[in-house]
Amino acid sequence: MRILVLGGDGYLGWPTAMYLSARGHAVGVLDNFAKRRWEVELNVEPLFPIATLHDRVKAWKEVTGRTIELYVADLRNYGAVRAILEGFRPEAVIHYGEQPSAPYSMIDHGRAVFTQVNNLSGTLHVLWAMREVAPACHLVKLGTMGEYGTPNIDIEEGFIEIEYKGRKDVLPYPKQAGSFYHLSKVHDSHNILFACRVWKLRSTDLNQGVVYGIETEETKLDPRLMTSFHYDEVFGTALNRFCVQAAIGIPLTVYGQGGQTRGFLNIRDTLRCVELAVLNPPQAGEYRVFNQFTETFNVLDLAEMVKREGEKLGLAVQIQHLKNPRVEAEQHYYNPVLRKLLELGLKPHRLSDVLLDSMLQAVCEHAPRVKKDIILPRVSWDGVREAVVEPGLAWAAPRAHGD
Ligand code: USQ
Repeated sequence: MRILVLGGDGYLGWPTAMYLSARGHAVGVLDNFAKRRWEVELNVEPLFPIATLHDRVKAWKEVTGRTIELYVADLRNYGAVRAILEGFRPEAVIHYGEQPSAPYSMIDHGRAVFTQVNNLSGTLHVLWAMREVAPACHLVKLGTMGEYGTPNIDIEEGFIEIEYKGRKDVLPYPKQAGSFYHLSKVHDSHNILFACRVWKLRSTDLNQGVVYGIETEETKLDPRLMTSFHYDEVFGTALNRFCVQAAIGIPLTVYGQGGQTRGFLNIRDTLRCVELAVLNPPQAGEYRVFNQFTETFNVLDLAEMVKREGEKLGLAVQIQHLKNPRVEAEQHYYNPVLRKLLELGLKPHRLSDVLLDSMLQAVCEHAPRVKKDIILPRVSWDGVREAVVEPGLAWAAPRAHGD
């Protein structure tokens, strides 16, 4: 199948591209390297040195003999998106090409607006380009479990049957997102649903939980193929951060009481889920939602697991309850449905001692590279915060080509 991966330079995009290429698909990657610019802007960097995308594509060819086509373009440039879809003729587009961080979107006004303009306009351009030049293509869009928030009822997969005043309907599940980033995914979902209904496009919205993990089968083939693993407060996710904190002897940063429960999954399962969606496309006009996680944990339980495993490796691990920088429920009901991906054949990798142990060991090997001053949270949801960027760094949205 011809598959175009948007955001192909990212933590998930690059491993996805290799995974699909290794399985015989004709893969293209598109990126504008925005994530690398945000890293420079915030003075953060991934734990391991990451080769450029050009070099990774070359290394992939050298190691496997397989070609991944590379497109450098900004999704906010409609002309480029349309031309690339027309030229590459994808049967599936996997869309990771968005600003992915909740804290980033909460730093200040400029970054909140940027996150929504960037994410929504990019996705809208992809939808219009599909309508114009690739109407049969399947859009596999990375959404988030965070679109639902933490309601006091079970979370269904995208839609819920409601009975009201004696009448019934199946309606989009209510959304209560927890940041301007998560809200950008909510707004995307509405736009995609509308495009499927009106233009008869087809799409799978993958409402993914928090991803953890360092390695996939393909990243292990060569150090140049590794993916960018973040541990800073803006781009690092909870479990990845806890592993790094344990490795360098900083108390694990549990925000508030730590009863915040989320769906989690290993990076290898992300790749399999995306593959399952691609291999089982929806009908023309169909918009479907898969919840994409394998297990639920609260953050304190995760911290305790990391402490236990760390101590087995001889690390002295402490847990610290920090004042929660986010506005979120710290004790709540959480029961999301996970059915559709299991029905398609997903066999989850559980977060076992073995998995955690190998993650901790890999992180320990790179511990000397860790920048300790980018770990503690400074971005606050209530607007009261320390400066995250130097006051002189007034923020201006980068212009897209053709703006
Ligand atoms: N948390 C801590 N300590 C930390 C970091 C996080 O207690 O050091 C807590 C947060 O307060 C939150 C939970 O852990 O309650 C998850 O936070 P996170 O930073 O791991 O994940 P989040 O900001 O929700 O975003 C991440 C990805 C995002 C994806 C989302 C899925 O960055 O792209 O959409 O996970 S979900 O969480 O299901 O919405």
